[in-house]
Amino acid sequence: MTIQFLNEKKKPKQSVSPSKLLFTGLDNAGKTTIIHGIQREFSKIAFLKPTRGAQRRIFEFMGREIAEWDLGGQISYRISYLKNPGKYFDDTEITVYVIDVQNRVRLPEAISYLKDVVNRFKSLEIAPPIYVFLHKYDPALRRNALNEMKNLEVEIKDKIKSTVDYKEIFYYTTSIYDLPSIIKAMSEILLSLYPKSELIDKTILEFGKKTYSDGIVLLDDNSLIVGSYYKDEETKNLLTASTPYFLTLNDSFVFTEVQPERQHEENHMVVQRYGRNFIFKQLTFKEGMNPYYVLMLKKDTHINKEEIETFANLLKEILYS
Ligand SMILES: Nc1nc2c(ncn2[C@@H]2O[C@H](COP(=O)(O)OP(=O)(O)O)[C@@H](O)[C@H]2O)c(=O)[nH]1
Ligand SMILES: [Mg+2]
Repeated sequence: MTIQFLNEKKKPKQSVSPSKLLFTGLDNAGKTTIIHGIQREFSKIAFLKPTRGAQRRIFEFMGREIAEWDLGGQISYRISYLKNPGKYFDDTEITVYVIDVQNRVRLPEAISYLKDVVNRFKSLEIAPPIYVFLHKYDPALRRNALNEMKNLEVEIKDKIKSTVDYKEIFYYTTSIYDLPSIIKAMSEILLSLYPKSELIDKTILEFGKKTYSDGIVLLDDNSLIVGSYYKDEETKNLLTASTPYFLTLNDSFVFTEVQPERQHEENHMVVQRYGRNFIFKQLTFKEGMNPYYVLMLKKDTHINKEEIETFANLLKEILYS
């Protein structure tokens, strides 16, 4: 299924350069898990190519190519493929370097590989920012061994500073058991590539594709369209013409304030018309802040709670970062 993306402002269709986000680090660091975490089911593995100890995969996310590059175990393999970095390291615009903080034994190896990667960039004469994810920083660890974790964090940063000579290295602590930590990091990273409004539109487009919607508008509390995508001109007309009615209708239900923790409950409105369904839903990102609204046009009435939640989390990070 292809969905045509009609931009509100009708900008000339600037082909989004599929600039590369490189995910790298030792094998077992958590890279694939992180990529799946941010994409849920947004992603498709384009190809899978395990190569003698080194694993390389290409994903697509928000119009960007994500190259995942694992370092396999044996030193001999490392040497052979680091010798030929052109294909996977070249054209990297942003790097996420994942370190498993729970595997102390492999920390020296992880840092040594980071150094190898940096040297590859230097020889290719590129200098993409590197975001080091101190990963598997699980909530349980944080709770039970906060001081120990803090020390380890400082130790790793110091070690990298003294070993790797590179200007743009930034740090995040992440865990798959704390999905917002990953979404927050990734949103900040993507924001450095896209301006906010473009990122919002892309997030809506991804959500639209995922939910098989014909069109989606995101409205703020002033009835302004913050972002949108439409399959075609007719969908655009239908959606933009009906938003005021849904907002008015929604206003007539204000006798029950929606609590943020209840926003994911089935509190949406569905209106059927011409064999299509308008689905209207309020999104409350923060208590005390004005809500946003999403209006979708679909053939079916199915909306998946988890997808809405991921969508809302992404928007929240973009809007409030
Ligand atoms: N405790 C913990 N385990 C994780 C986390 N992220 C990934 N893992 C586990 O680490 C292992 C390796 O993950 P994977 O994504 O395959 O690593 P990759 O080789 O870097 O792609 C898997 O068993 C994951 O379930 C995390 O945040 N915390
Ligand atoms: Mg992997």
